[in-house]
Amino acid sequence: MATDVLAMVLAGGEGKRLMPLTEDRAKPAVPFGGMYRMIDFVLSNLVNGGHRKLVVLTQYKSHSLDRHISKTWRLSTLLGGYVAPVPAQQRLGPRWFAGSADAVHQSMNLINDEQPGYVVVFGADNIYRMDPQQMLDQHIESGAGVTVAAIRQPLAMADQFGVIDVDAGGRRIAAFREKPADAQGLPDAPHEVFASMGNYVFTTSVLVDAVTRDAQDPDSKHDMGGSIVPMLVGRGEAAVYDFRDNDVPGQRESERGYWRDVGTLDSFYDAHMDLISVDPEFSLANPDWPIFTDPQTFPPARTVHGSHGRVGTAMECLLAPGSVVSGATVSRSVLSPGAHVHSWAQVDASVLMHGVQIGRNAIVRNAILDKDVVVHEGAKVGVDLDRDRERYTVTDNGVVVIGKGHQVRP
Ligand code: ADQ
Repeated sequence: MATDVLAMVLAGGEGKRLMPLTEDRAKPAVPFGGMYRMIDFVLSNLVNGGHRKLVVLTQYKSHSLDRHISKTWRLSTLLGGYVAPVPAQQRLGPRWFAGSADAVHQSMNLINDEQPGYVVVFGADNIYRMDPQQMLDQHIESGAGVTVAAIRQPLAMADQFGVIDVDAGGRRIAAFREKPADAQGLPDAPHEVFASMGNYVFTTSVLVDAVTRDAQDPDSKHDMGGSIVPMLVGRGEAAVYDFRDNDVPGQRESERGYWRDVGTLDSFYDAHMDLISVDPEFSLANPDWPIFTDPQTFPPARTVHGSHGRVGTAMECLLAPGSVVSGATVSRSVLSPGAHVHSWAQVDASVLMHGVQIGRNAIVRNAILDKDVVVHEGAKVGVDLDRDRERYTVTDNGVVVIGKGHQVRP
C-alpha cells in the first residue's frame, strides 16, 4: 500500500472543447464507455495501485462530479482511507482557482493535515490503465523533486501537450515547453514528441516550495504544466517516467502504453471506438486491474424481437445493463443503461448515453448522443451532415454530437 503519500486529482477543468457534453457537467464527470465517468479511470488506477488517501480538487459545474464521487468512491474509513471531493474554497481570498497550480496552492491545508513524504498529482481527463506505484518507485530511487509521466505522441499534436526533451541519460528533463507551436520531432522518430501525460509525483517539500513561489509571481498562469514543471526543470530537479515501462497486472501486451487524452470531441469519440472491436485497443475487462464505477442497479441488457417479429441484432457493441435493442440493427456502438433502440432503426458507430431513445426506422451514424436524447421515428442523424450542422455540433471528423435531452425530429 502507498503509505506516506497523498494523491491529488486535478478535476477542475472546464472542458470547453467537449461542448455540448460539458454544458452542465465538469469534464471529469462526462460519461464514458457506457457505464463510467472519465474520473473513474484515474481513481481506479490510484486505488488499484494501493493509494488510500485521495483528494479530488473540483471547481466548475461540479455537482454531478461531487455526487458521483460521494456515491461511488467510498473507501473503508475504518482503514483510514478516503476519496474526498474538495471544491474551490476561496481560502486565500474571494476567487476561484486561477489554474491547476493555484488549485494545489489553495489546498495546502490538505497537505499540512497529512504531512505526506510524497504528493502524487494526477489529471482526471484521460483514459488508460497505469500502476502509479511503479512511477513512485522510480521517483524515490532517482531523488528527483518532481517526476513527470510521459508518452510518445504525434508531432502534429505537440501544441496540445507539454513537450519534454530528455538529457543524454534519458531520465532528467533538459527542457519542457507547454503546448509549443514549433516543436521538433524526436531524434529516433521525427514524427513523434515525448509528451507529458499531466501526471506528476512530487517530493512534498519541493511541491510546497514551488507552488508558494509561483503564487507570488504576478506573471504566472499558475498552471502545473505552464509554470511549476518549467520552474523545476530550470532548477535541474525534474525527471521523466516513460509510460512504456509501466506494466499493469493482467494487461494484454498490445494494451501496453494505451493512453488517450479525451479533451476533444473527436478524441472522445475515437477512444470509444477503441473499446469495441474483437480485439479492442483498450479493454474495459481486466479483473486484475478493474475500472470501478457507480454500481447502479439495472436489469441485464436485452436484444429482443420487435413487436413485428424482427430480431434485434447487435454486432461489435458494448451493451450496458439496462439497454435494449428491440427489432433493430446496432453495430460498432456503445449503449449505456436505459438506451433503447426500437424496431427497424439502424445505429452504427455511435455512442448512446443513459436513457437515449431511438425510434422506429430512425438512422443514427457516427454520433454521440448525450443523456435522454430522443431520436423520433424516422429521423436521421449522421446521414446529411449539412443538415446536422444547422442544428447540432459536427466535429472536424464528421461526428455529430447532440446535447442532453434534445428531441431529434425527421
Ligand atoms: P491540459 O489538460 O490542457 O494539459 P489543464 O487544462 O490545466 O491542462 O488540465 C490538467 C488537469 O487539471 C485536468 O485534469 C483538469 O481537469 C485539471 N484542472 C485544470 N484547471 C484546474 C483548476 N483550476 N482546478 C483544478 N483542476 C484543474 C495538461 C498539462 C500538459 C499535458 C496534458 C496531458 O498541462 O503538459 O501534456 O495535460 O493531457
